Amino acid sequence: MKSCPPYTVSDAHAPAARRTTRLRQLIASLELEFLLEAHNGLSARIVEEAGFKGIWASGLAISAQLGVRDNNEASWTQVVDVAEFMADVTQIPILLDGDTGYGNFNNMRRLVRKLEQRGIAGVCIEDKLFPKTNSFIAGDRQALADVNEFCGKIAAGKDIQTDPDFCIVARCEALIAGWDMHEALRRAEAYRQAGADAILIHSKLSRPDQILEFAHAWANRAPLIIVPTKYYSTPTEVFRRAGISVVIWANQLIRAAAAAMQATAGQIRREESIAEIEDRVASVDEIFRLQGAEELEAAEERYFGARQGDTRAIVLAATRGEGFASLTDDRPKVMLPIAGKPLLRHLVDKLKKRGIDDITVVAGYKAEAIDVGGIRVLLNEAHSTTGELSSLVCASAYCTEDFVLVYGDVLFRSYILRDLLECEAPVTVVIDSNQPANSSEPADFAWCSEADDRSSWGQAVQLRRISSGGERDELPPHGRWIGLVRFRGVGREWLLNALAALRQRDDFSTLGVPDLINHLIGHGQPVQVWYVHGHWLDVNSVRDLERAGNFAAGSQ
Ligand code: SPV
Ligand code: MG
Repeated sequence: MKSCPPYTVSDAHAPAARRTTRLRQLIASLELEFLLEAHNGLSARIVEEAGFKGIWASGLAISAQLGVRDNNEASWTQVVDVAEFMADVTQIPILLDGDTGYGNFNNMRRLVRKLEQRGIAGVCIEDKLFPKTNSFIAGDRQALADVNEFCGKIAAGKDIQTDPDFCIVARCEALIAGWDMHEALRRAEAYRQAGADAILIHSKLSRPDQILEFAHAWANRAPLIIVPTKYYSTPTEVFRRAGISVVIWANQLIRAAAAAMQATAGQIRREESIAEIEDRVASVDEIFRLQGAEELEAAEERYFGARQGDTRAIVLAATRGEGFASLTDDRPKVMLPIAGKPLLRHLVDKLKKRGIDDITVVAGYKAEAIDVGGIRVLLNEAHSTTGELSSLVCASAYCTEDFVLVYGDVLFRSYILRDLLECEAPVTVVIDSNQPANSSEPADFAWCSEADDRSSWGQAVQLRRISSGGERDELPPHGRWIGLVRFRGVGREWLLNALAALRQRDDFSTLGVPDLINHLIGHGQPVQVWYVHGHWLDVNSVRDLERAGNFAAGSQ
């Protein structure tokens, strides 16, 4: 999938040459160049992604997408607003179809000033009278502007522009309005002399004869632009040979959109369902991509990242869960129902209740079955052959300056999270000192600097080591890690450095969070212990499901 350019264009992001300069070069180029129509920000972005060097902001298409006629029913400021949206999301130059300039020379001056301010590279004005009508509707009944008056309008625009490369294209409608070639050439020459940067010669015939005759007589006095909407079957090579500078494909995207929307709307109406059309329309994710959603997420990381009190969560939920037989045939463990809602929903609700709204879940097995709102789901594609740390790497962009890392299969009373959020150490693990040391369950046992002294609140205890998968030590453990750890401030840097170091190991794909925590301790980075006494559980077997149901039912 292609990635989007930055959402808004600033000088810092723009390619070296200004857009005005690039439009001028495109018009002056000895090669035949092309502009494609766009009518809003989305279509402008699509034109740019298709590889076009420039955009035609068509008056017909902009009016059509507003649902009004191409008769200056949309005000000029409304048209300029649309063009600004187009400029905001693209970097290629835009030539605006400025109709007649929306009035006399004075209106033209104001138009040019506003277009320059809004990043539009040039404007095309036509020698008709305001309010105009589209050239293909009763064209021969439309009056043309007085040549002198129109030349004054061109000159006024050229005089007011501050960027020397801003382009003013003069569009000659003489052939449309039923005048002869002589009149068309006379007008075009007057417009050239008034300062027009290029001439657009328009024809409504189905053959290119008029255009070719004009081009021949014109003899390259100034760049020539054409709009072959009606003579569309003419091979492009003919235009190239005739020395045309720019071909404008003036309305194909609005027509494509209209046809696709009509077909889709009709089908949904008939079928009273959207199931059939889902795979035939752009995905919602594709719309997000075209809107530049990714850039906003990255910006949020940058600008919200260090905000006080903005704790985030990363939930590891990539496994199937071995102890559930066919219950997890079609879903991962975290989607098993507990007291009427998925296990993951319980966890997410708990996090949100404590003000943690930014929740990233790393999924793997049957990721598509994760149907819980209010979360960001990332995929560990190699989930079947890798472990927890590989999943954590997938979420490393979301390891911000304050986040909790939690297993997706745990349930806990909400005060545990509340108390953890009060801890200020760079790394704090929650250890349950109630866990029977002789438990037969596989468990992450913890050995600490001190045993839990339940008579003392907020005891400063450091973690010495944590086991993985139930392995034992000579000494009895002080408790069991509940699968919840918080990283703050410099703790994030420690974690990212540890991940980077551990990734060098051949067995990285087998490593879990306890290995990471032990790595920190091994490198002298203190890991604080927050002791709890029960009030949580994890779900590892069918038997646990019932316990979890009872736990959740009594939950708060
Ligand atoms: C437009 O695209 O609005 C044009 C070109 O002015 S045409 O519709 O061919 O007149
Ligand atoms: Mg137009």
